[in-house]
Amino acid sequence: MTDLLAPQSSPTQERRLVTEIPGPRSRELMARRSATVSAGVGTTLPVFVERAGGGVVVDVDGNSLIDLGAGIAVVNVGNAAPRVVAAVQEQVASFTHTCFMVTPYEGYVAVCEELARVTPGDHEKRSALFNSGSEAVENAVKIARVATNRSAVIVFDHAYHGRTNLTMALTAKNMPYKNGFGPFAPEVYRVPMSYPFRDADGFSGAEAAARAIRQIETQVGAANVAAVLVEPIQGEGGFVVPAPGFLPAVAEWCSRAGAVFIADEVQTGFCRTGDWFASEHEGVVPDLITLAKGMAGGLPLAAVTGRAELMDAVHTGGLGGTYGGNPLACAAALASIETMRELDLAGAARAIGDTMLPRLRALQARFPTIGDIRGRGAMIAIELVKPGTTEPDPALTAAVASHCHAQGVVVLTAGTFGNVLRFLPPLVIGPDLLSEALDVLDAAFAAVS
Ligand code: PLZ
Repeated sequence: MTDLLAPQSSPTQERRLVTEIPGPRSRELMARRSATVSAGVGTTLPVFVERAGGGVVVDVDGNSLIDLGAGIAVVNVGNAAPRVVAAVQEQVASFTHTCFMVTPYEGYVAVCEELARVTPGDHEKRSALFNSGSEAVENAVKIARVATNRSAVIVFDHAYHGRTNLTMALTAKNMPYKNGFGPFAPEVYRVPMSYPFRDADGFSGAEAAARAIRQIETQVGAANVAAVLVEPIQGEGGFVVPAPGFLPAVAEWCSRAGAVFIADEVQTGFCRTGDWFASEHEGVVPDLITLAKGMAGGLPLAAVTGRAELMDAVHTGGLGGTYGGNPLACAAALASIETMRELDLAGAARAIGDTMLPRLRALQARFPTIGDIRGRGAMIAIELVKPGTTEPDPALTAAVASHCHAQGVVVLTAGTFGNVLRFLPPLVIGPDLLSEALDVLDAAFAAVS
């Protein structure tokens, strides 16, 4: 008999293909899925999962795939991480839900205490917990509007902030996120991002910030701006790393203009980029920060953390939701954060980047379709183009991705033009597995080029 309180041991850390991908059991389940799940919900890789842990995902046919996606930057501590499993098991047996707004519990408060410690800046902070990244972003905008008594929200080209009505408006890309789903929320203004690969050579972060600010001042007016919302490294938009100086200049403009600087760290947060948060890399201290994904080891939890005077500007009862800060998710978050500290997962993310970047540069030397390599820590991407140009090659990108999938490596694509391959391994992935995944990527380029 299995001991229900003992965390499952991690699956064997290997790539193992015992059927074609997808195998027969997965194909059966895909047929059931098609008959019952809305066609509106997409599938990157049609293998159904049986278990996952460390750097692998094991499917229902017994194939073991190397995970370079981490459930889109969620299981930074690994799937079914032992501490997370134990904490959730203990919590689920005590109580599963009361609604924090009805009768509170310690876990929620303890998570907010941790968020005050780990997020940038030593100012007085407050937090509120939610269920998803979109919900965190929506609430950050609500808080900024109430606190400033202004309504305009500034966002950037290539931004991704979610799929709810307001966050669709904040998101840049039409297909698949927005097409046909309007009308969208008003008072959202989009300005150019710093995108070094696509900006003119030598166009600096300061110049890119000045370009954006000029547009804000002429088209919106500084006095109308409630918030500037930016991903410090853009996620779905293609892991766009702004030129140095861009984020500090935008943050500095916000403080002069009386606008709230919101860093959306939903994808970059929790050690992913080699620091606790990507804002830290350039010493930027956001007024508000939105968090989700990596926070709770796979359980749905999100947060807005920020300056006490902004967070407390909201009338009592103005923030909330039935499930926000669910006790199981809070237990998982506390265990995840503890794991990040104990295993130094920020250091692990830097080591992953240090392994990947030279390998990808060597690949670029052989395959001129790799136009750009960028990212930080364990958030790394390559942008594929027609050789010698910046013309996107989404077809090649899809071909490389599906070759990797067929060979048992989970990779994701991204980018406004669909031409970015992004790598987001769990931060606990072993070096051999990571190296093997890069061998598969290498072979994929050789096969499709
Ligand atoms: N902000 C920066 O990356 C979610 C989206 C996957 P939710 N990114 C993955 C998809 O296709 O839906 C994300 C993000 C940033 C906000 C969000 C939204 O977070 O938890 O998906 O709502």
